[in-house]
Amino acid sequence: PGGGDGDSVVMERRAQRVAPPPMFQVVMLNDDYTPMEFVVVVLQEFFNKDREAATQIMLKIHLDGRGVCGVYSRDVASTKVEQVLDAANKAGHPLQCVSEPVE
Ligand code: TYC
Repeated sequence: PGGGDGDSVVMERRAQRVAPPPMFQVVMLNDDYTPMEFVVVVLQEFFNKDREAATQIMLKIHLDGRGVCGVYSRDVASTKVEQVLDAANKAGHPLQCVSEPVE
């Protein structure tokens, strides 16, 4: 009882069980045509940002060319990308966004 070898086996098993899922960031890209207001509304609607945070993220994208809208599991991130592209297409804007692994 209390042997050191058994403890390390238990710890390895635990490490495997609780390994966190890989996370994906949804990145929005700048373009010259999508209205700033549309981007702010999209960030509020699909990424649960308040108007102030949404405006800051939009301006960051406008200035830097891209910006992270949120970090999610693979499935949720891919659904967010679909929702954004669908809303942009329906509104006739060229807004692009992608999901990429964090780090
Ligand atoms: N650059 C756009 C404009 O000047 C605004 C914009 C911001 C577009 C962020 C896309 O992801 C974007 N109207």
